[in-house]
Amino acid sequence: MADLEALAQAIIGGKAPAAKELTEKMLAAGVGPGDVLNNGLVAGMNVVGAKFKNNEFYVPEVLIAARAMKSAMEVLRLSRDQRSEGQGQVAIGTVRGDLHDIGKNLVSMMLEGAGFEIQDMGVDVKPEAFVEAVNGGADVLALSALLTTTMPAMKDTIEALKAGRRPREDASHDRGAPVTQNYADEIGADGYAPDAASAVDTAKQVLKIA
Ligand code: B1M
Repeated sequence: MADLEALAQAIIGGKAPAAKELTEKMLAAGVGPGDVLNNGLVAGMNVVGAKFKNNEFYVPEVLIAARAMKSAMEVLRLSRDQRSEGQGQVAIGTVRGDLHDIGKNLVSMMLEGAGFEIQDMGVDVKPEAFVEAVNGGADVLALSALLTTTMPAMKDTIEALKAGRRPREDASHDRGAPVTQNYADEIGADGYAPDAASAVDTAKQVLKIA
């Protein structure tokens, strides 16, 4: 579809107003939010990632693309009208030292849409802050890490949880682009999700409400 391709191009070019307008237009025309997300926004961001890796894009271009993605995601978030309620409380954040938040925000949106109450803790969240969130009543701790160098902060968070309070069996749940099921098992996480859609299933599984 031409509009999806145009949306991907708007993300690649960092054109926030165009990304927002195209998202609104497609939703109004009945294109599914999942299609807009995966085949427009994420498709564009994947190209940005490849260009960043190949030194065709540098941090400023990536930041401008991220801003365009965020403005379109806000439209998607506002468009959701079929929420169910009362699935439990999720504290979500990007771990200490890591500033990547686009994937985390997507996961957050999907969980919110599935009826979870979200406590978004932002980025660069220290283990102690996550422990506080669990002590404050979070049923699920959702950790995101995009850098191999920040993955150990997931382990530190789980260890801090174990030291600070005996966690519920299903209190934590990890993911981030370099994170694997093996890594999640290794650090003692209760769940793992490779993407935003399966994060909802994983959260339900760890809470045994699936
Ligand atoms: Co960064 N960066 N970055 N970056 N950046 C990556 C991650 C990288 C792979 C790029 C590359 O080299 N190809 C690389 C990491 C390499 C590695 O560690 N192996 C990298 C690097 C090196 C860096 C810096 C160190 C660069 C530098 O300064 N020299 C620096 C680190 C800063 C820091 O965090 N301390 C840095 C900075 C940045 C920007 C600030 C410029 C920007 C972030 C802006 C922002 O987030 N607000 C940025 C971006 C945008 C990227 C890429 C291009 C795109 C990430 C993204 O948003 N993808 C990325 C390359 C890539 O991924 N192709 C890259 C779109 C998003 C929808 O996907 O985040 O994967 P993703 O999220 C998915 C899944 O991973 C999963 O679901 C999401 C949706 O399906 N998921 C979860 C994520 N969290 C989850 C949590 C869950 C469940 C699923 O449950 C809790």
